Amino acid sequence: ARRTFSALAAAAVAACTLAAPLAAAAQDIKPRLIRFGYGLNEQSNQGRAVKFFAEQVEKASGGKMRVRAIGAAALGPDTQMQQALIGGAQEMMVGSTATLVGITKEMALWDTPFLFNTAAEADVILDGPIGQKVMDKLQDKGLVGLVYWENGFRNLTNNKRPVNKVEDLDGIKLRVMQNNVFLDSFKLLGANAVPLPFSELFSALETKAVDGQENPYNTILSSKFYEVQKYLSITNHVYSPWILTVSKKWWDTLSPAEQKVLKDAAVASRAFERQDTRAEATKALAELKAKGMQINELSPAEAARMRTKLTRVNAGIGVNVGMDLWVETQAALDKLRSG
Ligand code: TF8
Repeated sequence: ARRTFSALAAAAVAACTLAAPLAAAAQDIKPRLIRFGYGLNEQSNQGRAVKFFAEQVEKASGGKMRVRAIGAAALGPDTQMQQALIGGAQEMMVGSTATLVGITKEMALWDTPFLFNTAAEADVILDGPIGQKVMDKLQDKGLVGLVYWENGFRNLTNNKRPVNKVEDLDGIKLRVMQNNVFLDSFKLLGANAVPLPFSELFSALETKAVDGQENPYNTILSSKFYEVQKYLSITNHVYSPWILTVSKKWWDTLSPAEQKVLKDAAVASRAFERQDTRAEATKALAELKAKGMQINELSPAEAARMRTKLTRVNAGIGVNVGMDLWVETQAALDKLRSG
């Protein structure tokens, strides 16, 4: 009987020590409104994942922390939202790492053409120490990075002609992200590359201010680029991540419990987003074909030529992001590929 009693007592003590931090955490969570901006529309993989994140935050905070998701660049393009986060006028966003390069030069690592061969490689590097190191660089600039999501492998679309070889890009006016690696890469390939924010892209294609663009299948589909683009050439020239960022000014006002709610929801959203994006990507090509796009693949020889040309930008990227980071990344990839 005595033993039962002490076992019960021990259980009670354990229950109390478990309950205590929970109770403390509940008190440490205050009503918060999170303005969360993003560039694609609600029916995109980005929109679905923001919605998932919002639901997780509300659930984990007992409805105290509320996420107001604002898509379709209604709060401005990536670069404008980044400044709003830094200034503390907006709490969160998700956007391309490529548009962050002006703030944190190390982000250009992810712009390296053909850096990752597979999405699995991207997951290991982005979620591991190298991805964390690059993300941590945002802190001095007034941003807190939480997780990387998948935008995906990028492919070319245009209205002039199928791109079967590098020379087919000659003179094509191609919209690129506001990022020097992309600008230099496509100039190197002979295109007339013009940087434009994503929010201006559809109308630029529609009015023929530009002939083409490059983005993952998911985005070509969700942003209805098939309505204004005839040719899709499969190049998979680079894997683009998205990154969830928080205003550091605001983050520093949060309790540890509130920060944990956001961190946990971010990690959960990452798994959701990648799975959803990959499922959509496997069906997207057939859908784009059904919508009337003419799809072509480069021959292995022409793909190799394009790859060789493009990787000429690598030396410059190494210098820009720092040779230590560059060498560490190449070594980690070599290890992954030999394992
Ligand atoms: C691009 C990117 C876009 C992102 C998005 C708006 O082409 O691929 O997906 O910037 O967050 O601009």
